Amino acid sequence: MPDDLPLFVPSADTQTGQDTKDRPLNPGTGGETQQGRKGDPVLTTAQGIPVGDNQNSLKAGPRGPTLLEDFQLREKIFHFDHERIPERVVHARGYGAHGYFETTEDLSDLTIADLFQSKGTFTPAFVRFSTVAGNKGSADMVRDVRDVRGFAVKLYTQSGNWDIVGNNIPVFFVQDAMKFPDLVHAVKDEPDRGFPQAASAHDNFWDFISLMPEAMHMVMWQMSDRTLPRSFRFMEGFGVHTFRMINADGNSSFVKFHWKPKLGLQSVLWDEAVKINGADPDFHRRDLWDAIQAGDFPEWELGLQVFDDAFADAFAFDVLDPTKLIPEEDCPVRIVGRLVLNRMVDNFFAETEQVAFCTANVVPGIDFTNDPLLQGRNFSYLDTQIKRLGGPNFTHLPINAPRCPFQHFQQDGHMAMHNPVGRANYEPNGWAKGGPRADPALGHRSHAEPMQGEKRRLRAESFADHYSQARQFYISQTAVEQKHLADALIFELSKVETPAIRTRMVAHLPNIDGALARTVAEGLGLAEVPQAHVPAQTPDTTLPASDALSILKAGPPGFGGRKLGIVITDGVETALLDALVDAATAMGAKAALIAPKVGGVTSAGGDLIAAHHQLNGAPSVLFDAVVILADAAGAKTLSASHAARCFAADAFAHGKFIGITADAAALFDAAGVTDRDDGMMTLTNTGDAARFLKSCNALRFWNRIA
Ligand code: HDE
Repeated sequence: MPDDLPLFVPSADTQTGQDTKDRPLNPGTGGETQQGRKGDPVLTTAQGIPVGDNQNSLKAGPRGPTLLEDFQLREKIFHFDHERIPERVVHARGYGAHGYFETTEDLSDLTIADLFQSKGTFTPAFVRFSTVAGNKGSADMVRDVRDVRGFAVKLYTQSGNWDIVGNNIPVFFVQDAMKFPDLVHAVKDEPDRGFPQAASAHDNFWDFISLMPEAMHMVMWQMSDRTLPRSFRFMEGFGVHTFRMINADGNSSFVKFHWKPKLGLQSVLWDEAVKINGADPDFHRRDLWDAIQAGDFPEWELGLQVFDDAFADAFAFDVLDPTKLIPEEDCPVRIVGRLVLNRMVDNFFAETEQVAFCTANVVPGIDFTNDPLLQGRNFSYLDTQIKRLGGPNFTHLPINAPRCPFQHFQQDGHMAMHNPVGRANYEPNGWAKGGPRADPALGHRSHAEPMQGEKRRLRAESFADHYSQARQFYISQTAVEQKHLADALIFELSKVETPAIRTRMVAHLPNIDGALARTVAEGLGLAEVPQAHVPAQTPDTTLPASDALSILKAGPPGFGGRKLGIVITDGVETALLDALVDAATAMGAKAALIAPKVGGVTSAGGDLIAAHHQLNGAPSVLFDAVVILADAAGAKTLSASHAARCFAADAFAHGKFIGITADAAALFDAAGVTDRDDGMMTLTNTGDAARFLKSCNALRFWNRIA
């Protein structure tokens, strides 16, 4: 609770419900707020009528019926009844923040997009991260979900709003928008039972997926640790589709968008995800909130893969197919700017809930390709927003309004706030002050791509290879990551109750990797690996591994942005504690103190040290590395605590770097952790603090858990 928050004490008359007729009236002052006797603003109805009693409804006698005449009660309840708007049909659970995009490369040779005309251009930005399947009230880290994360960016450029509505995975499940509603129906709760909520581990999802060979590449990403991000700050974002950039000569280049986190990539382990979800369902949003409030502004670089028609024609896959990526080795990612998030919203509903992204929001210089998924998305977003936000005027909401001058003749409709003024509300018009006119020199122009073809429901032959890049992804993973992927498939398919669906799904795996197929078949208890499905096109098994596809190979530069959890007990040595906190701070990490009581502990020198968390509420899964600072008495107290024993055992099991005082070793013995390894360091003096924190740069002691 902030220190300056005065305690509110209800007055006696509002508690007893005495009649208010003797109290003086507080007429409005005509200023910004109507002032009360003590200088506080006076509560009013939405019509501005001062409220004298906000606790008791108007009744006929103290125990009599409530009167219909009570307009204050009716307005209050009516407004409350309408507080909810429909949640997003997908990506319902999200968290947003404001920031800016800084252009670090002049791209005027490639595009006329206003924000890329000169280095050093700053563009306001709003970003919303999300899970896909869970509803608004689900959790950030539901493990079964193996859920993709949304990464939607709105750039308020000087020539209109440009939205890059991406995910943290560079490919998608299906190739055509026609299949999207079925995919979403299949992944969400089953309609007859209403569960599982926010989980992909169930029959309907795997029934659909196993009938959809084109999903196999995305399934590899989905089953990898990419779907267990440590936080939004440690994950990549991708525009997925191939877009176009158009320059002043009208020439087009193909482009794919990448967001690369400055802190590097990091994921949590399966077991951590399960426990984090119980310990803190808001784990990701709290992380973003804490980082921004502390001034540790998260940052991503914008990278472009730019290529021409010749590259597209020579590339082994169709660049219009959203189930394929272009390996960075084949087309390097060129860094052209950085995105910084530096301000939380003032109001969650007004901004994060009401923000409306749309793939069709592109500015002059940016254009679409014929990716059939993108074409469907361009229709869907505006359509759904008209329903979700109650009408066509959602661009009047400050979060959705352009920040550059805008003028048009759209008018009326629900909640219209920017109607045209004057006589002219159409174009062309002959009036002297006739309002805005279209300008061919400035306007958005589509790439003049020649079009021809028969009108038919067709899919290109060039979309037919469904397994080669799935295999390439799998072989690009480290052994640890491959194991996690196989474990995830076994976990998910073990939740599938219909054996035929399990078998049908496993029958895709031999087309990807024989060893993976055998591991999963064995993990599910199948007698043998099922006969592989006949692929539409024979997979290319010569595609080389790509390091950029692995999280561990693209590891972070250090411990910066992470969190050290330090357990303290009475008698703690402040010199060592301070050295640890200083060393963590110097690396750009945060240290949190955990104690048996949140009020804190008394140090060896007799000082009271307040804790951030009570032990029971702060399991070690919430931290990236941990330290236990306890003397013999403290270690005894901790050893008697179930929460402390779990803290120690989990930290060890999750491969965390662990610092301990010599006496704290007793806690690990009590927790049944009798092994000692190089990931566990005994801290004896203040000099050990920096040494310990340096070892944490590796994030996990993989040898312990590999
Ligand atoms: Fe979306 N998607 N999507 N999607 N999507 C929505 O728009 C849709 C797809 C993505 O934080 C909806 O306003 C169709 C791919 C994000 O507000 C809806 C298809 C990618 C967000 C919709 C796709 C995405 C959405 C739901 C296939 C990654 C959250 C509410 C043709 C590149 C944006 C809304 C936010 C939201 C439709 C496929 C990303 C229904 C029809 C591929 C990050 O319009």
